[in-house]
Amino acid sequence: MHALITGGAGFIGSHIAERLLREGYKVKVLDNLSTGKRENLVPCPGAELVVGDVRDDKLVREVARGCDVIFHEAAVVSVPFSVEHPQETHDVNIQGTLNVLHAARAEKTKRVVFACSAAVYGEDPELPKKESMAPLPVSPYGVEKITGEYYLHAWSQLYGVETVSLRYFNVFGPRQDPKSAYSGVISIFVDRALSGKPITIFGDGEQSRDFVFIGNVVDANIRAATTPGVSGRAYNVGCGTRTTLNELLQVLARITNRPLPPSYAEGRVGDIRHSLADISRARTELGYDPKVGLEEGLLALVNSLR
Ligand code: UD2
Repeated sequence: MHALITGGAGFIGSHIAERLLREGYKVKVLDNLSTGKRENLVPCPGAELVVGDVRDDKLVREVARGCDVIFHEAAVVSVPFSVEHPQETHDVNIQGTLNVLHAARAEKTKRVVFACSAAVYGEDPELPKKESMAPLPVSPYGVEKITGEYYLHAWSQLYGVETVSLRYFNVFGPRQDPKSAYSGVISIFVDRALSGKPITIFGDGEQSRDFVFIGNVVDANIRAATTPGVSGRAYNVGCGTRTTLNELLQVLARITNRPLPPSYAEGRVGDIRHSLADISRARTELGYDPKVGLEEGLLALVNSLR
């Protein structure tokens, strides 16, 4: 089997690449290295890296040639950046996705698996989030991700390309970059805990998230690529549990055996209060079973950085 991973030099894409290679796939990676890094592919010596952009329609079609499955992870992933630069994120996140789907249709790719996001749910306070809820995104990023998902659904109906959309919740794990202002909170907290730098919680720390370890997310991707009869579907990918930031810090303090007293700052504008996935659809239809919980995943992350 031949797989193309767009954004394959990034945090999530490189983990998918590693797993596919282990399972005997031939792996091609398309990445413009804007946030992806060559060193993320060090554990993937068999992967072919093509440096280029999903906005380049011709190139996307070229790299898709001969691939059985495409994992479309390439995106500008920051919600706040999309708020500041909606036209740029539109080009990458919507036009880029359309280019991938166009290539899949033209090159007769069997299936496309899409990295969607919990951001599609927006402000609706109802918990847990179910795929049957009406999406109500409140950021350009959320609009772009649900648009991508709608395009996938249309492709599954129109052109014989099988498509599956995975709505990621708060993914964490090794290789997630802690250095950007938009980095995931776990990557920031772990980086600061290990380097002895102060930790800041925005707000009172009682906001909660459904944190999901990268290994579970890779597993969901493999299942989305290989399970028959699920074309056109969308699935939440979380753990089905939520943890407050205050609880998260307590667990981290225990694991690292350090006191981690946070300082509290003004809450971040646009932050949602709570997030929690209902993962019963993914469990039933894909056999998804997130085996690695928060504590085990944190331990694996801390050990990988030590
Ligand atoms: C996540 C996703 C985003 C989108 C969204 C959907 C990440 C990195 N982002 O955004 O792409 O899918 O979910 O709802 O997974 N915080 C602190 N201190 C810090 C950094 C963050 O207190 O140093 C707080 C932050 O204010 C927020 C929480 O931690 O309340 C989680 O922040 P995040 O940026 O990790 O993820 P989130 O849920 O905003």
